[in-house]
Amino acid sequence: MTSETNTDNATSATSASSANAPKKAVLLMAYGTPYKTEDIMEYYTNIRHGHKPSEALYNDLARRYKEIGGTSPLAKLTADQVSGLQAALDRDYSGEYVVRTGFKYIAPFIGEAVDELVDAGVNEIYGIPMAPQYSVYTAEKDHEQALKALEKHPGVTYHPIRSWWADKNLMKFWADQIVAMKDLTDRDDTKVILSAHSLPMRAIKAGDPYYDEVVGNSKAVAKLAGLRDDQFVIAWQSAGRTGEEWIGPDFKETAKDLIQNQGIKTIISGSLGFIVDNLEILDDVDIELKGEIEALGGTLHRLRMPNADPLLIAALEDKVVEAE
Ligand code: FEC
Repeated sequence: MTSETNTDNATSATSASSANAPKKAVLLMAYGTPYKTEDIMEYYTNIRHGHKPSEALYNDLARRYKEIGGTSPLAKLTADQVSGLQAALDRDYSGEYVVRTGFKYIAPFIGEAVDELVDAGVNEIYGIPMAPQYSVYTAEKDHEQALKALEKHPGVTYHPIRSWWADKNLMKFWADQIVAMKDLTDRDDTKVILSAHSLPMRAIKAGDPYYDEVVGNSKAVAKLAGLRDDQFVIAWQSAGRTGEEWIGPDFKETAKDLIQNQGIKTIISGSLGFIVDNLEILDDVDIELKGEIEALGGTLHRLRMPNADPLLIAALEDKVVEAE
């Protein structure tokens, strides 16, 4: 993994440092979520690169947050991941690293987290996007925000972690759950749908590796879990409301076809493209996909998300150690 160091002026980085403060930091860079209803407009405007959503789009998003209880657990779960990784690194590397989070679309922003770390004396940052498959839309945007902030902190080395779905611990997390459902997966009327967030097709046509990484990830997890090719399908979820072509097939359409035309009664859904319970899981899977399947007489089982599971924490620790 390449590292990027700004060496123009190595003296300004340690202004507020204390002698014993860790010099290395791990920055977990997550999507972010509105903390309360009043934050939704600003958050949505940030996602839309500064363009306010129409009233209809805003109302639709506000409705979706309301459906899952008002807010998403993403912020709390990311904080749990920070605590879990900090504890693991303290145990294995006693005090060498400090772990912090920064968000892409809401405060504390990635750039603000970088500023704080550098002010606290950090001179090396390991940036991990909280999305395991690499895309210019996800991981690269996180790294861009971190590197932009580092322009004013010369002398700080940045280690960008770009793709980490193939980590053995993360793979095991997903495969173990599928293996535990062998009684179900072995039945002819069950199908596993492995999914990730869709992206606009124009990104894939322009050479973004995301599609290939998601397909590779899904096939590798299925193989590790001992599934035959006819026991699972790959589909896409949560396409944005932008009116252009997104990667398909959509997982709701896929589930509908399986139940209506292929004799499937039970669907097992695993959202490999995410790592925490968030809006796209609690609403798109637990409410929308489930509703669609049950309306057709089928049953949905959803694999649990990694959240702050010890295997997820071990995967993050692996990435830091490998980047050393
Ligand atoms: O739990 C929460 O409150 C936040 C949930 C959330 C996650 C998430 C992850 C991904 N997104 C990805 C791509 C896009 C593209 C657009 C887009 C739009 C939205 C909107 C909301 C939203 N996303 Fe998201 N995404 C989450 C939430 N996303 C809300 C705005 C309403 C809508 O369009 O549905 C389109 C805008 C654009 O062109 O930029 C593209 C991808 C991921 C998975 C990787 C990751 O987690 O970073 C890819 C969580």
